[in-house]
Amino acid sequence: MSATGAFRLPAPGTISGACSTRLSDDPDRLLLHADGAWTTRGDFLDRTAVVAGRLAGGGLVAGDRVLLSGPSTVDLAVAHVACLRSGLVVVPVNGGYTRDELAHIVADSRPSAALVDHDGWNEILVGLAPELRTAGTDVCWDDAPVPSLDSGTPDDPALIGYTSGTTGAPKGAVLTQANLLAGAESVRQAWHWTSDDRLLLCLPLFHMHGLGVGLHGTLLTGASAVLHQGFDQRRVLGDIVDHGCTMFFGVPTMYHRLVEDLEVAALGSLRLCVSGSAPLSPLLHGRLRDRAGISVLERYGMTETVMLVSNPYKGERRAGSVGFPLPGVELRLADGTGEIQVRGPNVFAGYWERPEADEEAFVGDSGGRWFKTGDLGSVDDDGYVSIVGRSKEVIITGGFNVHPREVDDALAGHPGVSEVAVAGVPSEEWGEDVVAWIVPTPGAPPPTEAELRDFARNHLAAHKLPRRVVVVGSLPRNALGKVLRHELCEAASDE
Ligand code: MCA
Ligand code: AMP
Repeated sequence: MSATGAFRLPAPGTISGACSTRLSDDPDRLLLHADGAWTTRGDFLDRTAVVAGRLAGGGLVAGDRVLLSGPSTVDLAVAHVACLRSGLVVVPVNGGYTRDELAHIVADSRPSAALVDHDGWNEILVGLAPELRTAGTDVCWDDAPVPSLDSGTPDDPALIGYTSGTTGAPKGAVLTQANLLAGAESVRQAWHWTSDDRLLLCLPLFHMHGLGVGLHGTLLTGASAVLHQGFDQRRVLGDIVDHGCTMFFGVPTMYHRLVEDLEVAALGSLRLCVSGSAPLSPLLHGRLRDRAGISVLERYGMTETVMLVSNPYKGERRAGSVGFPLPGVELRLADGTGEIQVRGPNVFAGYWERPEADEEAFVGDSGGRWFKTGDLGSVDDDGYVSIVGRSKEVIITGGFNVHPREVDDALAGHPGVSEVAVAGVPSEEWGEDVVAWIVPTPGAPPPTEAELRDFARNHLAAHKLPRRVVVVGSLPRNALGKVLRHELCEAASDE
């Protein structure tokens, strides 16, 4: 199935070219608000050119990877767009990552430079790769002549998004300039996003939700956005009113907190509230309708594909469903399993230097190559798509994906742990909680929850740490010795 209606995607182009063209119009118009000040379109574009010059002067050439990480600032957005305009490949990284997690991404993507705004990261990065050029996201290198900008082709790689995916260590999903453009353009059309819109953007800019939808959508439409560093519901509700925002994008955990706030009615002043990255429960959908008078539009996407499916802007936004394929997206359910498979101009080029992962991730037939999402779906009689489960072993907590085996491996290193298995247990606030079941080492006192969290904190970002540890005598396993994670989850859910 594919999008219905009068949508049409333009011919493939580049995200940087499309955004630059849009922003060259009316240069005095407000674009981004952060740290108490507005930046105009013209100022933003000028700054991207200056930074592009510095990057070129620093020896970076098209195709080089640039690791990028920092709180949401205009500098970060400028550095990101400067890279895209120069043909550099952005590798966005979660600022909560530990040295181990960074080490994997650095070794795998082999960046030529890192633009980061976190204490201690420069030293860590140079320790990991002594040849790496580092700077803050303000890129305080010497000014140099501005290279040719926006001269890449649609098929040039633009971004490598690391994702835990279905198995093993995080893999880099390579998105081209055209993929990013198609991803932003489809929601621009579907959500009637115009230059009069103003987005309250508090999603981190190191994931596709905040970056590929929130920031790219704003730049592509020439709209404006109020950037927040982190999520504070009271500040969100206040700024929606104070800045006359028209749109808010969030993960269900954010809506869970917003609906509890006395000022939640402020959401009712927006023309559009979008939820994604994890399932929005029909209960929460209903509470938001009752308390704020809004019908949240739920949509579904992935790092590998930007956005795929969305409830309609006009028409029923059905709770518990993600709606219809977005413009350009073709979707089918695999026979037998019901796995959602997709193709379209938004679907990534493949995993970075992992041909074997591509073999597993795509399925080819006479009709072309389809990406296997690992999500299980159903389609009702009206054509609404629902996500009914996952075939991949992934926990989604507060909109962040956590691969259980990564947490298993970290906890298994503790001397008091003989066996361990981690799984996601339903949680009202977080969607799923990371929970660890451990079999203690015989003869040793079982480690406390705090000890295990402290131990794992050296290896894992805070959102991956178990919220609960359950001590058991043995783990449920199948005949081949594989741990049956679903049995652990079921036991915990029954408690
Ligand atoms: C923070 N903590 C978490 C999470 N976030 N634990 C589990 N899951 C999380 N998501 C930890 C903190 O480190 C802290 O640990 C403790 O929980 C309490 O933190 P708190 O201050 O309450 O949390 P917060 O800082 O307010 O963050 C909650 C959040 C954040 C705002 C919901 O997680 C967030 O921004 N999530 C959005 C993620 C996102 O953008 N996902 C998109 C990816 P300690 O006490 O140990 O310090 S998916 C995607 O891009 C696709 C394309 C899609 O479909 O969108
Ligand atoms: P990521 O790899 O971090 O981009 O996460 C993508 C995954 O998030 C998808 O494969 C889905 O499992 C999940 N996801 C995104 N949006 C939704 C949604 N609206 N409902 C349920 N799951 C979602």
